[in-house]
Amino acid sequence: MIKGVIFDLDGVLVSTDEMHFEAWKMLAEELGIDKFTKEDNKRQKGVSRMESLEVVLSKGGRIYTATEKEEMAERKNNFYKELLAGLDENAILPGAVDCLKMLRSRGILIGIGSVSKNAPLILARTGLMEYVDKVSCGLDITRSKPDPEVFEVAANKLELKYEECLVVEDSLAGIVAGRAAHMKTLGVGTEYVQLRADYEAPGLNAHIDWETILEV
Ligand code: B16
Ligand code: MG
Repeated sequence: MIKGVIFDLDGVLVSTDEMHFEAWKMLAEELGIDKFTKEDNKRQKGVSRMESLEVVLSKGGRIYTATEKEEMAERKNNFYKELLAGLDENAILPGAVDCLKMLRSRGILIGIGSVSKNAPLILARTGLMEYVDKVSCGLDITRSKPDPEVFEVAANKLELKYEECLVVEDSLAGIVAGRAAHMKTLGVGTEYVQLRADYEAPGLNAHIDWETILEV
């Protein structure tokens, strides 16, 4: 039986995945890399800031030092935070709040499993924190998805067994991480079919058979 649902943040509850793309694009342009596309951005979903930077740099031809890379990652984060400054409840994806309310009314605990170090800020600015019991984010972990750590930390904070949790994800790295944590998975978002999760839906506003999912 499922007692807790652990939601990824970017691309599942909020549309900040678009802002990540914009910010990386700004950095790429500064570096003279014009081949960074939406297709490349798919490989950045759910992975850490430094791993995401490597995706951008792989589209250019230059080698950089570790210090230069740290500076670039910080620069991208500053662009991203500028975009986050305008963030409010309008960034919440359709169906997310109704879904959180419905789960809570059934006594299901709500966790966040996001590798973003900006997750607490995003939850506060959108007002989503009101519906969340525990947050596991980039500040709590040393390994990003597809490693299961972020979801294991969330389950531990919720004081649930891993098998009692369902992971909701929009990225392949996240679905692999959820499986590795021995949790059931629900894949959502534009690429949901390719994720090959246990359950799937285009979004949280689509029909989801929660009766079946929660009883398993
Ligand atoms: P930050 P999630 C992930 O969040 C994003 O999907 C990924 O694109 C980003 O690189 C990562 O957070 C780190 O974010 O730079 O804000 O620490 O999908 O796990 O909620
Ligand atoms: Mg995501």
